[in-house]
Amino acid sequence: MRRLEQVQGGGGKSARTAALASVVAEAAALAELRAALARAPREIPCKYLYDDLGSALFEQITRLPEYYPTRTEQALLAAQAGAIVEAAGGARLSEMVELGSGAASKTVALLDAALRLGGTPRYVAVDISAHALARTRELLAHARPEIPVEEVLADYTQELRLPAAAGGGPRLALFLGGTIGNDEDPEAIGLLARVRGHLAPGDLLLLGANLVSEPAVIHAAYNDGAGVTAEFNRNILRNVNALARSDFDPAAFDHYAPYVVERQRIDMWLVARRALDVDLGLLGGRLKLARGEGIRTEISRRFTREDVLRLLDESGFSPERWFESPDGRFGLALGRARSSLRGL
Ligand code: SAH
Ligand code: AVI
Repeated sequence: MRRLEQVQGGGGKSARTAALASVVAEAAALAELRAALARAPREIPCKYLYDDLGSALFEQITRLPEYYPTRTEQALLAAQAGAIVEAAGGARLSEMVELGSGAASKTVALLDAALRLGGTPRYVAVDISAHALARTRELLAHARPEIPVEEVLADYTQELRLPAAAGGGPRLALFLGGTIGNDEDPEAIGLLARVRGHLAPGDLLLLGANLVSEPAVIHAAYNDGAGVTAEFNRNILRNVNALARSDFDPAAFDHYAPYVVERQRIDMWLVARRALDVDLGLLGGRLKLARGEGIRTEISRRFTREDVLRLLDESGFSPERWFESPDGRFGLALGRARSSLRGL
């Protein structure tokens, strides 16, 4: 198993190159955090939710009774994996590349379908979290040791560097979990178009998306009774403190994550419980927050089928298949990479 490091350590030509790349990545992270906290509304980009503890908390979230997306998508994948892999080339499929793979628990259904059809695709996991990649490694080494695995520790909002395509067959890119809903349209389309840039015409993308459904069910998924999502949300401040040597006190913030019906999305916030004066450490200066002032840490959008197909189309993929859970809460769209951008 090989690991390509881009977030901490760069291309790894030498210890000096790696150290320099890590300094550059750290400076970029600090600049990004500084700009986001100065915005109106104040923000911390949601990728900072995923330090080691954040990734472990997300895994706990996926098992909560209220958090329906993971089990809904998992059931849909279990039912449709054969059809998806056949559409992607069956035994000829040479590679699956997953963005934001997390623990990759759902991916096993797709790998199994490929194995059943006589293929042995390579699996490439791309994630910003070293903890998530380690979980992928453990899970696949036990569950499917015959599958060759490559890990790419990278921030997919930056330039995406993937290992050269394996074999001669088609590639299937995966972006599951509804993570596409954590971005606004321009960033979502930018990311999918960059993925398209790595694929050859005819390769495929499987995109998982949360669908517009019952507001109370969506709201409950981000406001669980055990408080795990609240802890996941507050933990972003521990990660910022570690990166910036700032002194945010997570306990001084309330988790607030309403489903905003007219925007069809969860807006996840940390709201100051009292007036705060935070030392921003390496970010420079202090941040004064009034009681009740919020920092937005995530959006989580719900889409219609048409929204999802439009995102694919605008990113250079022709929508080919649509799979929807029986309760209409989750959809999977399969798109085929076009040879040219629309309109060219
Ligand atoms: N696909 C998995 C995990 C979803 S959680 C599932 O469906 O359960 C989102 C995952 O994306 C996390 O593992 C997180 O570490 C990763 N992630 C978030 N932002 C990222 C970024 N900018 N670059 C790379 N990975 C990112
Ligand atoms: C990763 N992403 C799709 C999750 C979501 O549902 O938007 C992250 C999450 N945030 C709170 N709970 C889970």
